[in-house]
Amino acid sequence: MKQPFYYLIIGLIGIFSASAQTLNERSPNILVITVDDLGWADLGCYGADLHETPNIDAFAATAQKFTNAYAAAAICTPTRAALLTGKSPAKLNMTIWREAAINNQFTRKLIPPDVSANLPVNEVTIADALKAEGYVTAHLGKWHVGDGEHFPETQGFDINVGATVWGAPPTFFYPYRGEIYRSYRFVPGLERNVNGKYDLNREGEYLTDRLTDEAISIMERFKEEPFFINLSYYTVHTPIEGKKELVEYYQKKLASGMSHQNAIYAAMVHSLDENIGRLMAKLDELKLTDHTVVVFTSDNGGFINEWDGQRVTDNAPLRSGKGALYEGGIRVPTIIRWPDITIPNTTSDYPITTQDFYPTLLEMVNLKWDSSQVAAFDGISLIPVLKDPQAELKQRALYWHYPHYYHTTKPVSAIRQGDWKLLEFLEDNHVELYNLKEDVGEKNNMKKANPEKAKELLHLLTEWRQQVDASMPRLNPEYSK
Ligand SMILES: [Ca+2]
Repeated sequence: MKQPFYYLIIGLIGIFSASAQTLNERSPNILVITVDDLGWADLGCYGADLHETPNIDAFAATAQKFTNAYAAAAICTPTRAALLTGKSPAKLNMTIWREAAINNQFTRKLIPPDVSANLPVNEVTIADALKAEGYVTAHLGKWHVGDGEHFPETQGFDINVGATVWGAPPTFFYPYRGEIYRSYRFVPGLERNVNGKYDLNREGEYLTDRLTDEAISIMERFKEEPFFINLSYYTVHTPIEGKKELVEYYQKKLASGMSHQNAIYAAMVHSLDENIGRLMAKLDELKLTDHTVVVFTSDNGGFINEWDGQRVTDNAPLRSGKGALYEGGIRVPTIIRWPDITIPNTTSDYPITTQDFYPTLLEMVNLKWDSSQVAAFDGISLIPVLKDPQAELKQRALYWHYPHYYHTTKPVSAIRQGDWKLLEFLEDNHVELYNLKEDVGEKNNMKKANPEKAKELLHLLTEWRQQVDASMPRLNPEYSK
C-alpha cells in the first residue's frame, strides 16, 4: 500500500535536494520510449531491409543494444503493466489486453480464465517511486492498463497526455476521432486547440509527430528538474496508416525477396524514426543528453496478420509474431543509453525482460526501497550488464504465461533458461523444446532428443506458475470437436 505521509516526506526531501543540486549532481532524467508492436527485425540496426531507421541506428551507436530482449508478454496490456510494476503479468493476473479481459471467449476448447482489465491503484509503479524522489512524471500516449479510474494520474504521473482505455487510436491523422474495431474512439486532449476549437492548422497532423511535440514541450518546461517521461507511442500498431509521400517512397523501393513487404508500415516506422531523431536532437539542444537515461523498447513482437488485405510485418528469422510465445511474439528491439555507464555502440546478448527496467531505474537513482517491494519484483537490475555487456551474470529463467487465444496461438506458457526454451500448450499439454543458440527460428523440436532438458524446464515452469498463482484456463463443456 502507498503511504501518503511517507510520500510527503520523501517528496519534500526530493524537492529541496533537487533545487540545491547542480545538473551534474542531481538524479538523471529518464526517458522511456515504448513503441507499440515494433518487431525484432523492424529496424535497420536489427537487420531490416525495406525499412529505413537512420536516427534509431545512430542512437544505437551511442548506446547498448540488446539482441535477446524480451517483452513480458506477446500482447500489449500485460507488458505495459509489467513495465510499470516490475512484476510478471501472471502475478498481476493481467495476461490479456483490456478489451478482451472484459469480453471473455466461450467458443473454444478452453475457456480462458477471468483476468483483470485494470492495474490496481495500490500498485507502487515506477512513476510513484520516481515522483516520491522529486521527479516530474509524465505519461504520453498509449496507456491500456485501465479505465478512467485507473488512468496515469492514479499511478504516480503528474502529467497525462493522450492516454485512453483503448489499445489503438481510430486514426493516426488529426483530429484522431472515428470508428475502429466496432467502437467510436478519440484521443482526449489532442483534438482541440487551447481555445477548445477544432484546429484547422493541425489538419494532416500525424499522431506520432504530435506526441513527440508534446514530449519536447515537457522536456523544455521541466529541463531544470529531473523528469521521468514515459513516452508510449501508439505507432506502429494498427490502424496501419502512413504519410502519403513516405508510403509512395517505400512503394518505389519495395522489391521482391525483401523480408518486409508493406510500404505503409515502412512509412510508419520511418515516421517513428524521424521522431526519435527529433527527441535526441532536443536533448542535445537542451544540453540534457549527458543527464538523461534513454530506454527504447517495444511491448510485443511484430504483427504478422493482415491489415486492409496486406500482411503487416515479418519477424524473420524469428518464428511467428504478436500473440505467440515463439520468439517472433516476444523478442523485441531494446536499446539503452545511460551516460557514463553504457559504452557507445555495444551489444549485449544477455536475455533481459520488461520487468527488469523498474529495478534497474530504481538502482540508477539510488532509491532505497523496502525489502517487500524488492521481493515483489520479477526482474533484476541490469546495471552490471549495462556497465559491461560481457558481464557474467547468473543464469536465470524467464517465464511467460498466455492462457488465451490469438490469431497466432492457442493458450500457452513458456520458459527460457540459457539457450533452451520450452513451450507448453495448454489445450493438450504438449510441449516443444528448442535450442535458441542453434535454432533461433524454433524449427527443430528437441523434446525427443533431449527429454531430460524438457522435463527439467517443464518442472520449473509448473513450479513458477504455482508460485505466481497463474490463472489457468478450464475445459469448455459446450465445446465439441
Ligand atoms: Ca502492442
